[in-house]
Amino acid sequence: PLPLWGEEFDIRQLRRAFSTSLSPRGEILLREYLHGWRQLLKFMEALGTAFGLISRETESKISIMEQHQEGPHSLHYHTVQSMVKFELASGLVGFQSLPAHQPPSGCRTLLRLHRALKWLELFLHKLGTSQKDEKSSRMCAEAYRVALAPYHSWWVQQAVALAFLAMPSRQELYHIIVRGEKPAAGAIVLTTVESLSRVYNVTQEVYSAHGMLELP
Ligand code: 1PZ
Repeated sequence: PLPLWGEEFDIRQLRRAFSTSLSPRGEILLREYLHGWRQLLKFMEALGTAFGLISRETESKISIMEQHQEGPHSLHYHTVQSMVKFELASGLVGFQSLPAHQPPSGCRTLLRLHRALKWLELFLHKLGTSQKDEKSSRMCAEAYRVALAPYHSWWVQQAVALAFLAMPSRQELYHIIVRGEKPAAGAIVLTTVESLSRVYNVTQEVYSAHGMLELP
């Protein structure tokens, strides 16, 4: 039912998806939010096979969210706020580990994507303000240390560190991200960061208001 966007990663589609995900009333529309994530999957695919584990994990989290959206309670999965309200009221959040037969909650699943969005925000900010000689793998690793490593097991951290070694160079990244528009590349990246960070901050407030920043 969604318009078919191009096969290749397009940073403007990414920015549009995340900026339209924030409604004028300050709600986060899940459909657009997940659309943004689907665009990010394309980006990961463009990075090569070393990122297979990370993109499979991302795909799996997106799919869980889509199943909630298409399930019997689909109406409640329209915005982040309505999802939180519904799962809280129905005891579905999973403040303790949920029984194995129960699907992972929307709240705990979105929290994983939300934390990863912080990684992206930090990384793109570094990239957008970086000098020619700076190493992309290092920018990745520094953003990871701050945004995601605290939530990952030692094993995951080792796997991620390996993937970062295969990160394309800064120049190649710019090529994937902005292709033709070289002069404005840094600016395009930084306006994208602004969109991501608005969405991140609203989600963070909702989660923090309900004591949901540490869901298992
Ligand atoms: C360009 C790619 C850079 C990636 C940045 C670092 C992302 C590392 C994510 C590694 C996940 C692979 C292993 C699985 C980890 C899971 O344990 C965790 C927690 O989920 P749980 O086990 O609690 O169900 N999964 C995540 O943290 C989800 C992470 C999604 C990946 C995000 C990628 C970043 C997106 C940027 C796109 C370029």
